[in-house]
Amino acid sequence: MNKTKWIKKAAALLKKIKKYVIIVWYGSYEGMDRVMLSGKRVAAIQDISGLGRCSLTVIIPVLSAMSVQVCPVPTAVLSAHTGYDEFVMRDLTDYMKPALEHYKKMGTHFDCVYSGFMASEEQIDHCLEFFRAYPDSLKVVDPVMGDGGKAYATYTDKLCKKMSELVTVADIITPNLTEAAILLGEEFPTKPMLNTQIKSWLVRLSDKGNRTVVITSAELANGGMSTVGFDRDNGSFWKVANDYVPAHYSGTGDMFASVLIGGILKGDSLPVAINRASAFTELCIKTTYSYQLPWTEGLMLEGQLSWLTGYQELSDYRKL
Ligand code: PXL
Repeated sequence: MNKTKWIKKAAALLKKIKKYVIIVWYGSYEGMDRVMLSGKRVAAIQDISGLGRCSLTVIIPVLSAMSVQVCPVPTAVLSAHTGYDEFVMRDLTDYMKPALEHYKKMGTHFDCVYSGFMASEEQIDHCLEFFRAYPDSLKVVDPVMGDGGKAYATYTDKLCKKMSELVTVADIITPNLTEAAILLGEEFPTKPMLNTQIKSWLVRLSDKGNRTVVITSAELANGGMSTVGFDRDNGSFWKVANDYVPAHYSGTGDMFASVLIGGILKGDSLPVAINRASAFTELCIKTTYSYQLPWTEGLMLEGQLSWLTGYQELSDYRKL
């Protein structure tokens, strides 16, 4: 076959198959897009507070920026979080069970079920039902109960006890140091903790239910303010040092836990996920501090979300 004939034949063949080539190429492009996006879905059993960025108003933007879909299961609507002097609240406890029934009926899959601030013991019972309904999902409990050595105003001893029941079903728990002390029935430490002491707290918190545990805002004798973790899958202990900022803001724990979940769902190891969550939270704390915002307003995250949309390589974690 001479050269012109060969080119003509090839051109005719290409014309015939062009349509299919385009479809196949587009198909693989769509596939690529899906790999880059996570396609993961998290049921977030949390309240929504109008003022004072916390719970769902933090969780939704953070996880969305990480390409993770949030399915909110609102437990209450508040005009402002409970740290404000005044707020109005509509309790949605009676919404939780029908919502779960609907998702079960639809056969909805959740890659993760994540619970946080709870307004009553009954809400914790509904959370337990949620976790039971999705045994294969990653179960994350942020046992929101207090901060700075004190329980929040709405957390009675009975509610804290019920929270201790909820943490036993979790795969991952993310207490701050105050909540870790409440769960263990320990005094809030007044001095920086030794590595041996914080490791024993991590193991004791992991023991019942064999959980991965991450404790935030722990002051260590040889490490300053740190976030520490125990990975139940391989028995390893980790720490990420945090820069000290003389301020605290509402919703910090919600932000930390959301980034941690996003990282883990996208394949981060525990130390890298802790590193990612600490780094982003620290960035938002420093931004907010620079504007001297009142603590009740929460963290100025809106301008920082692009940090989460890009993939940051991180290596600031150490063995504890
Ligand atoms: O970030 C924890 C939180 C969540 N939701 C409500 C809160 C708080 C902490 O005070 O009041 C309503």
